Amino acid sequence: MKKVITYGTFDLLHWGHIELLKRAKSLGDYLIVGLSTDEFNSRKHKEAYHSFENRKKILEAIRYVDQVIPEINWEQKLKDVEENNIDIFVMGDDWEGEFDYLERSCEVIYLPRTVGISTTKIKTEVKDQ
Ligand code: C2G
Repeated sequence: MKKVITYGTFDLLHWGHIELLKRAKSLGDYLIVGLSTDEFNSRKHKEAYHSFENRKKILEAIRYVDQVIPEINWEQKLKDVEENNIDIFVMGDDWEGEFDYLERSCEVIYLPRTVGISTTKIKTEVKDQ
């Protein structure tokens, strides 16, 4: 069984997230999502609209997602990859190169971001309405 992992905040879930999760799952048989906790988000200088619990509930309802684990810091990825026997680590290419150190333990793939949508765009446009 080929296992894939990806990480993110996944706030105000949109089709760019879905495209990422769909492509990540298509690379293997089992997809784990490391979901940023509210505390870690503040370290990423992000404030999610939905709480961790609610973002987790939403992700767990997506057909491409098999398991959701908390992302509590920047340093946990190598341990997550090894403990979960991950074959492929996937991120959108806005992170290109940032996680190449994981190549000693798994394949690292950066996928093109979906153009034209982002959580920030949604927030801005809804506010301006
Ligand atoms: N994404 C995408 N296309 C978009 C928006 C997002 O492909 N239009 C991808 C991002 O590249 C990322 C994933 O969807 O791979 C989740 O996006 P965010 O929730 O914004 O994730 P981020 O805050 O970048 O957190 O340790 C890694 C971080 O937790 C990543």
